[in-house]
Amino acid sequence: MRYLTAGESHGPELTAIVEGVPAGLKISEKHINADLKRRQSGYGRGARQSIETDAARVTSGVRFGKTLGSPVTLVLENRDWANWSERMAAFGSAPRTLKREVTPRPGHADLVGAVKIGTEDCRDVLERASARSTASLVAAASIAREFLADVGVEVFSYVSSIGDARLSEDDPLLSAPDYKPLDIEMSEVRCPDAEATRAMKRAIDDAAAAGESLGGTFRVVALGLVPGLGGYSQPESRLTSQIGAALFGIPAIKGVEFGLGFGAAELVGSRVHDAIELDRGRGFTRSSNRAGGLEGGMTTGLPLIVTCAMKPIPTLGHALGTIDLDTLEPAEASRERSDACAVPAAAVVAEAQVAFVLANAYLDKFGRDDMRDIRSAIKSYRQRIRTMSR
Ligand code: EPS
Repeated sequence: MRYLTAGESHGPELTAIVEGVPAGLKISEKHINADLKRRQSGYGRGARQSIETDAARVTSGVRFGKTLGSPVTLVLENRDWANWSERMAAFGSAPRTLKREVTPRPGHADLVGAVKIGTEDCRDVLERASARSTASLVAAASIAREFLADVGVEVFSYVSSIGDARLSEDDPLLSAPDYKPLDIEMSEVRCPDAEATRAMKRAIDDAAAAGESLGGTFRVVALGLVPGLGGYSQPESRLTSQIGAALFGIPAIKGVEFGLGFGAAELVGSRVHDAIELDRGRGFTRSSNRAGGLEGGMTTGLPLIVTCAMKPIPTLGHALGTIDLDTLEPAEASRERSDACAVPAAAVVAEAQVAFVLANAYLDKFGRDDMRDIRSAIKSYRQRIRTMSR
């Protein structure tokens, strides 16, 4: 299963095509749009979110609420297009009043992208190198999430820090699987603790007031996975590498840690690895989950726990220095309308990317054509594991 997305931030629409979806999978418009809404919310988002109400229109691959096995197309309208149709027109010539973007923002794709494609208007780059594109990732992944729900896998995320405001957790590898999605979604920063939520909101307010932006960290958790997904034979078959690549594909993600992550580098082996135990007649388990659910690039069957670090968004009210590409003189970087903090939204995008990788790992192991065949292959695999541990 793979997806391809297209669309500019202020173009008419965003499109996602998901290919390789098994037939017979139930799809709900309500679920797709609920995920899109979660991505749009979060304290610290800018004015654009009050213009957009993302909802996907499914234009292929689904009939009477079930997938056909053919590519699924999802279309999301950009309502802001109404304000940009002249500046972003596909044909005709540029309006005489067109203001080109010539003061690239440090940290954004503006400058390097403009150099790469040889344009005199950074807008040619920034329209696609925009977090707006993540709406189509979430739409595409909603198909993967429906698949995972069908096979008993739940994927959620929560924000663990914004700037220096942190959620205090004694042992996140123990507590992460127990957070309740409702507590997370009730928080305006998607953090399951009221006090930490208040501190994070204050940090965002302070940053916004100072013309700053803020990054943070969040965790993605997946429950209900069978052991043995992924592979160890080639670097690209490891789920560690697939999930890492998927998460680094999200704009502004600068760090990804599995389980103990960087912390493991400071500890002796016996404090890093998880002793193996027998859950007789049910399978093999571990006395702890410091590995975060992956060993040798494969799922252990314990919760998958991945932590990501997001840098602050490069669009600043308090702009940094840059070079004007027309005059080649020092200038202040463009001040595009922006979000002071998009960490809660990025966590939803990360869920989407992880869901896509996990769904594919299931399809690799259990077949790709038809949901009934896939379900019975999973059932017999579970049975084999039970037999092994008897
Ligand atoms: C973004 C700039 C802002 C964000 C946008 C990403 O949009 P605009 O320039 O239209 O105000 O709100 O994010 C989204 C629209 C979204 O849906 O996530 C950027 O420059 O990357």
